[in-house]
Amino acid sequence: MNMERYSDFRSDTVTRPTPEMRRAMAEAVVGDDVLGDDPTVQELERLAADKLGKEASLYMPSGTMGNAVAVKSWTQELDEVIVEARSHIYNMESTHMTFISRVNPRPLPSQRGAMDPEEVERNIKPGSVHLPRTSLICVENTHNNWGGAVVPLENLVAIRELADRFGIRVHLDGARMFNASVASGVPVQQYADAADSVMFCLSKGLSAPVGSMLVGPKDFIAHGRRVRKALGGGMRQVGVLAAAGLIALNAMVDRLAEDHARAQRLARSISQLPGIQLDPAEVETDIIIFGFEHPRLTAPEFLEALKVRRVLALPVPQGIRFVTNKDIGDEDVDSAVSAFQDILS
Ligand code: TLP
Repeated sequence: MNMERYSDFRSDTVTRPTPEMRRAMAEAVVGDDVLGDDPTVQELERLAADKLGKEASLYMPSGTMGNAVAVKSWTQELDEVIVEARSHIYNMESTHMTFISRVNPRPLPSQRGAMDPEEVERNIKPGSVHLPRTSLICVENTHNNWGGAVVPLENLVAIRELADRFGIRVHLDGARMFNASVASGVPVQQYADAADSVMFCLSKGLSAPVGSMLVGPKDFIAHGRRVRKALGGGMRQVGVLAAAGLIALNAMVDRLAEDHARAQRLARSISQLPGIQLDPAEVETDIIIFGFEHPRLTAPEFLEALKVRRVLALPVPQGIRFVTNKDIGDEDVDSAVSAFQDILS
């Protein structure tokens, strides 16, 4: 399949590196990062920690490994971790909480990703002969499975305050925290202040080919470095990839607003069509999730009809997901809208 000929809305992970990234990758100064001497990785780790106002950070091959190392580092066996019921860390990361950390996830409902602090408090357990000890709360912003919703800062701060009262850690899955910041105007540092550790991805809207950052206190990151190695995530001359990550962080943040505007335009253009259940006001960033119920077509049939018209999207439990990204232009939004009209009316 020649992907150049498709309008690819499957994710914001599908982007190709920019020419500037390719050049930086070719010219990167590298060393052996497992031995601690790759200057490009060190520069990226310093930059990520500084941007979030935390002590240290660690370059990760994926967001999943970043989240897995965070959970492993903050918890012990016999512990429980509070998660949001639709969260990525709970639903879409191949069970690393139980497989790697051997902790019990406690999923709680939410309002578009924002858990009720009182309900969180009611679910905190001190640990006893019968009960697990709650040691970690995981939050997610933006929230993927709530259609890229921006979780309000006040909610995250309230959860952090209550976690502090109970001596519990908070980990933010901020795979798309820069999208949250661009959409809300809240600086990423303020989101990071509401958590002990943060994972964010360079390889989603920021368009790097690979990589995520785990950010937090120095001793947590030092321990995380050992866990990453144990999981096989120690990488050698990985400055060739970190070089693209530096450009992602330095040059690709502001343009996320374009992805949000295109997602908004697409949502408005399709929301009235037969079969589509979507409130465009709920599309806050680059992700559109809509329910699909059509008299003639099932969701898989609709996705197939879109594919024939060279438009790609993904099925999700709530229906269908479209994600805008750097490689989606206005013309791709126009083709998607025509394909929708063509198939549905
Ligand atoms: N999400 C991917 C897929 O897994 C669905 C996507 O296309 O959206 N946290 C959040 C909130 C994520 O959305 C993802 C990836 C991750 C963590 C994991 O990142 P990676 O894919 O780098 O392991």
